[in-house]
Amino acid sequence: MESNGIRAGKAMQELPVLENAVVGVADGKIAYIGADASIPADRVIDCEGRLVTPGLVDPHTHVVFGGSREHELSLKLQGVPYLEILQRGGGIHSTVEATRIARKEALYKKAAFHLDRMLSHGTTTVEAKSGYGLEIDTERKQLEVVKELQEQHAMSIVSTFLGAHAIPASHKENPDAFLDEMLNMLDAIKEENLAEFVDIFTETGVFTVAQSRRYLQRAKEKGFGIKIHADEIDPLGGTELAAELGAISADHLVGASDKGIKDLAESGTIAVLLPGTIFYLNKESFARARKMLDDGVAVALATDFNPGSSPTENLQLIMSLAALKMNMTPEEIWNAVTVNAAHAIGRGHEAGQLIVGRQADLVVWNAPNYMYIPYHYGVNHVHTVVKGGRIVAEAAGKGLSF
Ligand code: IZC
Ligand code: ZN
Repeated sequence: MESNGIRAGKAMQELPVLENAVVGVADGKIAYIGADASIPADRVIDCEGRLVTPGLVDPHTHVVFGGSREHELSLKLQGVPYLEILQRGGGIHSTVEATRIARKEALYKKAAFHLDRMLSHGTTTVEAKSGYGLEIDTERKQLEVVKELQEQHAMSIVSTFLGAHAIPASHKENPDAFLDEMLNMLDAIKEENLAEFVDIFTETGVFTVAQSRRYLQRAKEKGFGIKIHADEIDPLGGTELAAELGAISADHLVGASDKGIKDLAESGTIAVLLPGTIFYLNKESFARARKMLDDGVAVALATDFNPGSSPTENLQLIMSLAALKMNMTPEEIWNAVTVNAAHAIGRGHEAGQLIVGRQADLVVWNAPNYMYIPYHYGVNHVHTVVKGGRIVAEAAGKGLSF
C-alpha cells in the first residue's frame, strides 16, 4: 500500500498490491514488508492466503453521545424529514438532552463500546466530534471523554470540536451570540489539547454560510484545522466555503455545485463522503463521487456514525454503498478508507498505509482479495485486527483460508 501520500482524482485508481507477502512487526511498528518468509520471528501468524490491509480509518464520527433515537424511525417512515424533526426539537436536540444528563463515566463506557465494535470491524483510527452539549459544560465533558479515550482505548482517536452543531433553544433568536460562546471556548480547548479540528453544521435552519465563515475564520486564526458539514441536505454553498478557507476536509457534499467541486480540487480540500447517511435518511441522491474524481478531488469515505442519521460502526458496509450507490471502484474505495481518510484527519503520516517504520495497524480479512470486501455486503469480514502490533480483535471460528 506504499505510495507518496494523498491520492486525488485519477490517482485513486492505483492500488499497489503484493502477492504472497510477509509483514514483519517489531516494537509495535512495521519492520518488514516483502516476500522473504525466512526472516526470524518469535511468533508467526499464517494468514493462509487471506487479504491483509492497513487498518481502516473512519474520518467522520459522532461517537460520544447519550441515549439513542430509535423512536425517530417511525416518524421517518411517516415521511417526516430529518430537518423537520430537528426543528420540532427532536433529532440532535434529543441527543443533546440525553448527553447533558449523562455522567462522564457513562458517556465514556458507551463510547468505548462503540469504539470496540469499530475495532472489531477493522477500523483502527477514527475522528470523534463533540456537538451534543451546545453549552460549555457538556461540550467540555464530551471533549474530556474523548481525551480519556485517547489515553486509554486501543483505538487511535482524533478530536474535533463541533460546538456549532445546532442552535440551542436558549439562543434561537440569536445564533451569533451562541457562536460567540462556542468561540470563547477555543483558547481553553487549545491550551488543554482537547481538540485539533473545529467543525460546523452549515445547513438550512442551522448555521448560514456567512455565520460559518466568521466562525471558522476565528477558529483558523486560533490555530485549529477546519472541517465543514457542507451541503449535506440543502445546497447552501458550504463546499465553496470549505475550499475558500482551506479546510482540511469538506464532509457530505450531496448538494455540492459544479463550482464547489472544482474549488475543492484546487484547494486540495478532501471530500469526505458519507453514503451511509443518505441510505439511512432514505434519500435518492448520493454525493457525485464520479464527478469529484473526474475533476481531480481526493475522496475519503466515513461512517458518520451518530445516533440519528447514521447509526452504524461498520465501515465495510459504507464501502459497499460507495460502490453500488456512487459508482466508486474497489481501488478508489480502498484509497478512500485508508490513505485519504488518514489525510482527512491530519494522520497521513502515521495511519492508512503499510510502510516500514509506521505503527503496525493491520487487518487480516476473511477474503481472497481486496475486491471481495465491497462486493459481499452487510457482514463483518474481519479475521484478525492488529493495532500497534497487538491483536485487538479476532473473529469467532477459524475463518476461511484461500
Ligand atoms: O445527531 O443527527 N447531520 N449532524 C449533522 C448529525 C447529522 C448527527 C445527528
Ligand atoms: Zn456528521
